[in-house]
Amino acid sequence: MPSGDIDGNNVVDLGDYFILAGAWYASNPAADIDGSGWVDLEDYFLLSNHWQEAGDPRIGTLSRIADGNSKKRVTTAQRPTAV
Ligand SMILES: [Ca+2]
Ligand SMILES: [Ca+2]
Repeated sequence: MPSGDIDGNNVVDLGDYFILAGAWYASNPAADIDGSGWVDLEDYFLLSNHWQEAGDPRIGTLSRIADGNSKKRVTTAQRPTAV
């Protein structure tokens, strides 16, 4: 799970950002990514550093995200040359 995935959907995205924003300068352990005791700029930087990163590919989130970005490139590269 990427650092910054607050809501646990295995990708760092807008849902995590909203949770962090909602807990801004509070001591919400769920949104306190670095464990400093407060939700502040450090946590925001961690989240932005991992923005749109997906976690464990076994869960399937990674391939779903790749559909929008790199599927074309991957399928071209993996196409069998001779059958
Ligand atoms: Ca998330
Ligand atoms: Ca923190």
